[in-house]
Amino acid sequence: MDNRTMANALRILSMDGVQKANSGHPGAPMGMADMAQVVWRKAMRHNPKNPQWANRDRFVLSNGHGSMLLYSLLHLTGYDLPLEELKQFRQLHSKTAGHPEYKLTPGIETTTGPLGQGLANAVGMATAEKILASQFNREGFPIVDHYTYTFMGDGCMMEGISHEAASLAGTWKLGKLVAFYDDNGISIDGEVEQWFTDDTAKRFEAYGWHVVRAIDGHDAQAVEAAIKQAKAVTDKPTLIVCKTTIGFGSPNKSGKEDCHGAPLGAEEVALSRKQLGWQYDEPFFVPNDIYAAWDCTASGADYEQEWNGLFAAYAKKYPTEAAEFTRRLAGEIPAGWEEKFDAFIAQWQQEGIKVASRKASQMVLDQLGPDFPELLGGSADLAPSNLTKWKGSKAFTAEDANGNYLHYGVREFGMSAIMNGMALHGGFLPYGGTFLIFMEYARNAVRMASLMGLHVVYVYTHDSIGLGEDGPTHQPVEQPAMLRITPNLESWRPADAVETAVAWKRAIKRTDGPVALMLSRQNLAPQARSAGQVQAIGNGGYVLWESGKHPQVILIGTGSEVSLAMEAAQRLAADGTSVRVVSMPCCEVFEKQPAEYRESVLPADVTKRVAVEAAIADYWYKYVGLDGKIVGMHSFGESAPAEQLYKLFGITADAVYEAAVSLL
Ligand SMILES: Cc1ncc(C[n+]2csc(CCOP(=O)(O)OP(=O)(O)O)c2C)c(N)n1
Ligand SMILES: [Mg+2]
Repeated sequence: MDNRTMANALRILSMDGVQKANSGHPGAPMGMADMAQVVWRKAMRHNPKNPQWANRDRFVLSNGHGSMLLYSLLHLTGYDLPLEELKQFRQLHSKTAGHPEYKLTPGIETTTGPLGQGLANAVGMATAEKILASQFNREGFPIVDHYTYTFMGDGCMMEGISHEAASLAGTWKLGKLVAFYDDNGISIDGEVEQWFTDDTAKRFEAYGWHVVRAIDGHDAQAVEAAIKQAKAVTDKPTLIVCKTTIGFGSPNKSGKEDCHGAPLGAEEVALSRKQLGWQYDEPFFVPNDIYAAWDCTASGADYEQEWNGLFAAYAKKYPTEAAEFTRRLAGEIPAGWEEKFDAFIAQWQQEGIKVASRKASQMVLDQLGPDFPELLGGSADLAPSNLTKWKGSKAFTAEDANGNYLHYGVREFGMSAIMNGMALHGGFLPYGGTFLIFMEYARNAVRMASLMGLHVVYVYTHDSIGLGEDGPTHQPVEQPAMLRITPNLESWRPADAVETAVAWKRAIKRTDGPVALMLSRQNLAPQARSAGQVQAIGNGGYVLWESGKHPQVILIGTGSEVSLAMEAAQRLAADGTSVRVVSMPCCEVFEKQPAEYRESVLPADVTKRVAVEAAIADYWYKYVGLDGKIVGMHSFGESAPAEQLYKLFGITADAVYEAAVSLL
């Protein structure tokens, strides 16, 4: 079967899918079909019958609007994606969502759509491959040895994150990363020469990439030769620049922005069939001989079987490593760890250490680190401030991949999207630090981690005006609320070292989504707790202290402000008021508790409530009600020593006390 006919099957399914849905993007799939045919049939080692096979090559469609191309590829090569699903493109509960979604469709390696992030995910996957190989491969046993392929368009190239990710990929010499640039000169507004005139080849060469220039993206042989060249260069990632025509095959719309994001229309679909030399008028019809030529299940089974043989021999020779590899890929927690860590927490409670929660986090890492070789840390150039390095941290470099710490440089968005790629690859638990305020730069990657349910941990330090002198540009105000309202994200703002340890415990144990730790720059006084209260921290919110069983007023605090609530509570108690202090390190986890538990902490009939947090006040109305009071921020901060700022903004024990008194 000739290459063009094979690629045309992708074009037909893609344009028919978009036409039937009356929605979607036919241009990119039709333009990239020739490239995709070569990559998926000739270059990639994948097993359609086992999309989870550990050593499969990874593929990321960074220009996710071309989703119909990916669905057509999965369907034709033999993944569990029947034709019926292609006919249900973009419909409710189908497996063919508007943009590719991780976990929804077998064979989709990551959710893409926000342009540029797919490239960063691919960089993360290739990085994970390189590190995992350095940890587990032994002489004659390359059990981790695969490529990562990605397609990207003009949009991905224009996005700033492509700079962050490509820059790191070059520095880290990711020789098994092969990126294809769909250089079609078109984006939504028209011909990109009006807003995108970079010399992309030169740009990537400057990053230290190997660039294969100006390939005809419709010439399968040229694409195949370019992939050979890419694989021959082992110390640089490769960019293959493919000149293509958007909507290739459509006589009236190819080469124009019209076919970027709208169905071709019934008439043009028919004309495209003719132009492509496709003899079958029936929509979605692919003849058996073309199906047979596309089928990758036999080759896929062979690839996996070969690897299974290799792994079995490895397991015989290196049983400990093989068991550890299996554990790591399954994301299982080391046996006996939890008991050990609980004892550590109990000891901290007894000792009552007074440190900043960022420092406590580092001390926790010192404790956890030796038991968790999967921890892959890093920071966006703030290691000494985020305290993300622990005693066993060793830098990953291009020359020595056997490290567990990544210096991401000042690239918060790149870091976060790369962490997603590493989590998606498997074998690692990535954590990365920056100042809480600069998670804003990374925001959409955090959202994508939440959407995909990825196990990654954010170490966000300098969590309030409490950071002081750096001023309002550095003082987060609205960020805690924003993190809390992000679906499937858990954000913790611990009040002292013990709560920090519990937050980390949850961050380690949670597997279905990310955890953000909001940590203080300044020291936090230890709080007294019974063993039962230490246990209750894990519920996200709990009664920290009370003067009597039936509170007249409840004070709710988080992080550094819990001590203010405690001080105010002592004074209220001295006045004879029955008062309760609730520490609420993680609202999202508290929300997940049974109703009886939540009622036991915040009884509905106690409506006199005060919340205190050095962050935007509004979030707390859901806990204090419209009749409650909130001691918090209503503006940006200021540059001054922290104590002065707390006074200036009225976030004090006095203010909490007075707010409570005003309710009584
Ligand atoms: C971050 C982000 N911004 C904007 C969009 C909306 N968008 C989708 S495709 C596209 C243009 C992409 O151009 P290109 O990658 O060249 O795709 P082509 O038209 O060649 O298929 C835009 C702006 C998006 N998906 N993600
Ligand atoms: Mg384009």
